[in-house]
Amino acid sequence: MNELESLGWRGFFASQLDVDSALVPARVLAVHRGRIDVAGDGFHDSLALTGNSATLPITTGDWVMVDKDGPRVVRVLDRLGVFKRGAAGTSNAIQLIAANVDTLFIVTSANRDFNVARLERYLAIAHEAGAYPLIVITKADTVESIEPYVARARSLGNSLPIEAMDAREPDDVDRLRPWCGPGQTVALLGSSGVGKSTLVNTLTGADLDTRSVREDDQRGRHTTTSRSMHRLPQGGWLVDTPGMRELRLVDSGHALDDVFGEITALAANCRFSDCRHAGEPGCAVQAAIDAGELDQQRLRRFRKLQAEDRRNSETVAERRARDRNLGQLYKSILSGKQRFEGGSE
Ligand SMILES: Nc1nc2c(ncn2[C@@H]2O[C@H](COP(=O)(O)OP(=O)(O)OP(=O)(O)O)[C@@H](O)[C@H]2O)c(=O)[nH]1
Ligand SMILES: [Mg+2]
Repeated sequence: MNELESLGWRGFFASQLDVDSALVPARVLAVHRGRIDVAGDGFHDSLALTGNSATLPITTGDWVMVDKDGPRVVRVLDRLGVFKRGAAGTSNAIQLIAANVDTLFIVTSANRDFNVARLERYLAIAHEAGAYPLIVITKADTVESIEPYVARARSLGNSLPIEAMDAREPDDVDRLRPWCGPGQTVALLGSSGVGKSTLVNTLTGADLDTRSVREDDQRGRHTTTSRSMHRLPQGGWLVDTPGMRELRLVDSGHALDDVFGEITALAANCRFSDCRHAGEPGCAVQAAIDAGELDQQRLRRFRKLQAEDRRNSETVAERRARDRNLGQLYKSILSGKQRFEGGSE
């Protein structure tokens, strides 16, 4: 495997290159305010994002084309996938979390953090980004029995891999290594304090900041504050992320259909194609609930996430439409003004 491949380079990216271009590809390892850290074939650099490059939508894990004479970033290559969320607060902005990720470790711990609804949300984000999800339940050493947690995670899908462990224990964490092979990119997502950086430290031998849970009691304290890629001794890459309190879904309709695949499959048998599973006659979903084959709560959570996604995605679409209309308005004002100034009509 050459150096670019060990950074995660694939044919998909190579197919986007201009044959005669003097630009070289590089992977974005970290994004800072106004600069990015990149690594390419035989180089490692920190590049300022100025001029045109300041407007590029770059996130950790992206592949960019670099003009080494600048040196400066010229363009971002199309992504295999990207994790995104509705940015915190009420704005409609979308925040990119990480791009070109092969596997997502959805990290939760065997305590109050464990929440099936939140896991479903992360699963939707993984599906949307085209990443293979795996649930990691940390702090298994703090409970008498980890089985109830594993069983609840298993209710999310029979084929979903689940690993429970003490994130500080190298022998436990070794079970995650098959997903972290050379050239593979794994991102870790989960609430603050669940042990994401601890896992990265145990896997890479790095020494990232982690914080004891007691010190972390104050709300709003996050130990990790930015996203960054870390190299594993045997090849692959880990993207550590700060815990996110709010993870609003955007444009995840199809991903939700996948995450709640058993409901989607049942719905195909409803009498009405637009059945809302809310008491309509011939509803196969309701029949499965009545027969005890589907949990009513799971349907409720599915509908809640669908509603949320629709709300956020609609606002994004509406905003685009508004921008378009405004653009047209400006154009028509401008052309009217030119006509007026030109005085020819
Ligand atoms: N007992 C036990 N403690 C753990 C385990 N995993 C993490 N911890 C502890 O939990 C605390 C928080 O861990 P971090 O790795 O900082 O959590 P994080 O997910 O990176 O948190 P943010 O960076 O704030 O998002 C640290 O004190 C860790 O030592 C575990 O499996 N068992
Ligand atoms: Mg951390």
